[in-house]
Amino acid sequence: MKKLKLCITPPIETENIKLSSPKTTAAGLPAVQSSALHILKELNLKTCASVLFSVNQMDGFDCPGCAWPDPDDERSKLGEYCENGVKAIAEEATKKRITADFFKKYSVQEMSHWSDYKIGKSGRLTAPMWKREGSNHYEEISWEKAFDLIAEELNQLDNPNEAIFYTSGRTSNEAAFLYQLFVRKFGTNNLPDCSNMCHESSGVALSETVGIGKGSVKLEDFYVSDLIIVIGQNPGTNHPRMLSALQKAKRAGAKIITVNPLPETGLISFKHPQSVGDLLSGGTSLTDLFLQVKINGDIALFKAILKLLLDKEKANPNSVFDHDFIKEKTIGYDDLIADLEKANVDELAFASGLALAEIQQAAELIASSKKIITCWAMGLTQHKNGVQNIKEVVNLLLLKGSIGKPGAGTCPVRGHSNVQGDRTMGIWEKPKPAFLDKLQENFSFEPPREHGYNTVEAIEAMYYQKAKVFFAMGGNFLSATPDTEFTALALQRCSMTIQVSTKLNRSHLVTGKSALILPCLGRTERDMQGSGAQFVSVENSMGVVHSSKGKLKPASKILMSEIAIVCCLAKAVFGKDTSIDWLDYMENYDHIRNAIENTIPGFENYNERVRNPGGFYLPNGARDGDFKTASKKAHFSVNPVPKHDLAEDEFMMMTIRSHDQFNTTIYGLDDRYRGILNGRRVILMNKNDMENSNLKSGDFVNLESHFNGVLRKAPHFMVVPFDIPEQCVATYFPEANVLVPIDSFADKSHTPASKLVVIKITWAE
Ligand SMILES: Nc1nc2c(c(=O)[nH]1)N[C@H]1C(S)=C(S)[C@@H](COP(=O)(O)OP(=O)(O)OC[C@H]3O[C@@H](n4cnc5c(=O)[nH]c(N)nc54)[C@H](O)[C@@H]3O)O[C@H]1N2
Ligand SMILES: Nc1nc2c(c(=O)[nH]1)N[C@H]1C(S)=C(S)[C@@H](COP(=O)(O)OP(=O)(O)OC[C@H]3O[C@@H](n4cnc5c(=O)[nH]c(N)nc54)[C@H](O)[C@@H]3O)O[C@H]1N2
Ligand SMILES: [Mo]
Repeated sequence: MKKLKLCITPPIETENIKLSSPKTTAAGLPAVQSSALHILKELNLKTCASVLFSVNQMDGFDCPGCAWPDPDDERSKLGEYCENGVKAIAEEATKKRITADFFKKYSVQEMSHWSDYKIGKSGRLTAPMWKREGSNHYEEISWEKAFDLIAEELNQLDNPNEAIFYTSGRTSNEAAFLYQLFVRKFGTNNLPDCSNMCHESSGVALSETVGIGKGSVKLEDFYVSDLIIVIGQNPGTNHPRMLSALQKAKRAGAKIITVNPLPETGLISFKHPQSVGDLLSGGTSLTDLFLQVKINGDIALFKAILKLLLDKEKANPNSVFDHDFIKEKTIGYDDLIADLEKANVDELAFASGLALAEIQQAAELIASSKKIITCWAMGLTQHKNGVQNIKEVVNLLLLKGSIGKPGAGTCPVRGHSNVQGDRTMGIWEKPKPAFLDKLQENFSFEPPREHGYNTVEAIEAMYYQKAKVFFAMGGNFLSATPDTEFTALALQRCSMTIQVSTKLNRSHLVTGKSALILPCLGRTERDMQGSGAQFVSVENSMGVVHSSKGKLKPASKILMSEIAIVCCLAKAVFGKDTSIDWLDYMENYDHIRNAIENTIPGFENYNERVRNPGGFYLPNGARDGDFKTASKKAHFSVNPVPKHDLAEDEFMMMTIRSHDQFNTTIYGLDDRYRGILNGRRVILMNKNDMENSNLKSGDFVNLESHFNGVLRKAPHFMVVPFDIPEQCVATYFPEANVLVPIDSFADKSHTPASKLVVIKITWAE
């Protein structure tokens, strides 16, 4: 029999792609219908009802979808969920199971030729699995043996820095805290996480400018705001519950500006799926002004806006800027103004891809607003100048005094449901000395002080064999990271790769010499330990820490919680060193919360307060107008306009999410709002560009990137005409990740520039 080669990327499947017109209204009945179809495929009716009624309720579990907050007071009796939350739950609560027989039947090579959709739909992982060196199949092993194998591998490394411990953002506070404790006691700060690829640019920019790497607003601020600017974010798909908040804000009088290369459906018009009135009417039109920037045109746009505001302020002093705030709370104003004086709005408008008249409209709206909220996500962060993008947005808020007061502030909309909490718990390759001092004081060991690898550095370390063991607490490292071929080689050069996972994914198939899968409980499941049923806690995008308690019967009796996995692994690795009582933490999660309370500021009376309905807010200086930078002031900054001299045959590509995926988990093959059905291997192009390149809708093309002299290729994408600025194109992640160069990332934050990939398009056979 011909030996199958391992396939490291999603295989090419384009036969059935269908196109229809993009939708003009988000949610409504089609959303209800789509979520029902998804969940009924995976669960029976009774279980459906039980999970859906408890999602995001005060005593229920936190939706494993996004990190958008739940209302502090009223919550819908029907459950605070949305179409894509339902899909996330269906994916985890599915009745399908992967057993040892499955792995006997299918080799890793064979499975690697399946689509991501098919891999994910195989069901829940139910038992620990081991792929021995040289084998093509996983086989079941006991937990004990699995922990021994890992301990042996880790303990024989020459240096703890030869191990890498990745985290995806679903891990609870309790699991994350113990995990980083284990890793640091083992002796390394190699704790890269999904945040490195996500909001790291926000963290860096906000820490430098306003002294805290998190957003400053609460949900209720939306309802008293004058103006909300949504930049580089597609909430209709990725944070659908945000649309209800925007609708409420709008009804209370707020205006909304949207800045995006695409007219994303959710931002145009929305029907609340739980409001009968909405379902019968035309829905609420949300955006007042849509600014269709070019990819990476944001600094040019915001600089132009600032310049226009300055002109208005000069014409009518004290009418636009908040001079009291500027004087009392900020530094760097004069430098900013000096830079703006030199700016030429026509040039800036051109660089942004917008007409000056549109920018003037934005400046009008901003000039007359006193309370402004800026929301953003990956459209700003995943660029070479990701950090500067966000600093430019902060400049706007500071000029208007629009931070540290009700109805105003920063709102980086987080991705994974506990990515913010994981960072608070110390999942960070660059821990602060004060945090390490506390660990040392409380746990009597010397934590490593040298910074560890972030995600990009971790890939390089594995590639150049400086790191040999890769351990992932969740996630799908191979498919989520840039430069898939490079990353695949990096992982394959490891002596062992280990994944703690709920579902099968491509990272289980492209592995180190030996590989382990440690299957864990998901959010929706009951977690029973020695002292009884446990709950965990998470932090949402607005800094609220609250509990999450699963209700469903676990997918298998053998599953362990992430916490139990960390504790048992630590026991195996540290053997006779019993200075930390890991089993006590595992038995009763209250004890972990006590340890967190003693280590991390803001968690006073953790066990008591987390039991309050709705949880509690963490302290946030920027929210109170107390900027905890070195100067104790908020900082203006001067950010150069990025220049892109694209040749005539070059395009700027952004890699984005379709409506039917959660990162690398593919729920389905439809991007309903964009009208792309039954397939994902598409490239969205402007009609004029298509004409100039002699391309028609439905043609197939190959994509190439030539970054720093290295050729990267992704074959066979179907051309889809779309409302996108000229010379800009869009593809889906992870199909196009092969084209994102490992050495193209944001200054300072190291976030892969996955929305800024220069490509060429050639004809495919
Ligand atoms: N259902 C679902 N929910 C999710 C996720 C999911 O995959 N599925 N993922 C979760 C995670 S981890 C995250 S981080 C978030 C991601 O949430 P988003 O950031 O909304 O996700 P993306 O699809 O990456 O979309 C980025 C948006 O930025 C725009 N954009 C791209 N480049 C630029 C630019 O240069 N300037 C501007 N102004 N806009 C630009 C794109 O057109 C797109 O609308 O969602 C979270 N929630
Ligand atoms: N080109 C491109 N690349 C990107 C992005 C982009 O926009 N463009 N976005 C980036 C962003 S914002 C992010 S956040 C990363 C995401 O990167 P990751 O977080 O690494 O990827 P996910 O696809 O979210 O991980 C899915 C896997 O997590 C496991 N899982 C799910 N729930 C649980 C759980 O409760 N516990 C455990 N242990 N495992 C679980 C399942 O096995 C599932 O297969 O990708 C990044 N990559
Ligand atoms: Mo993310």
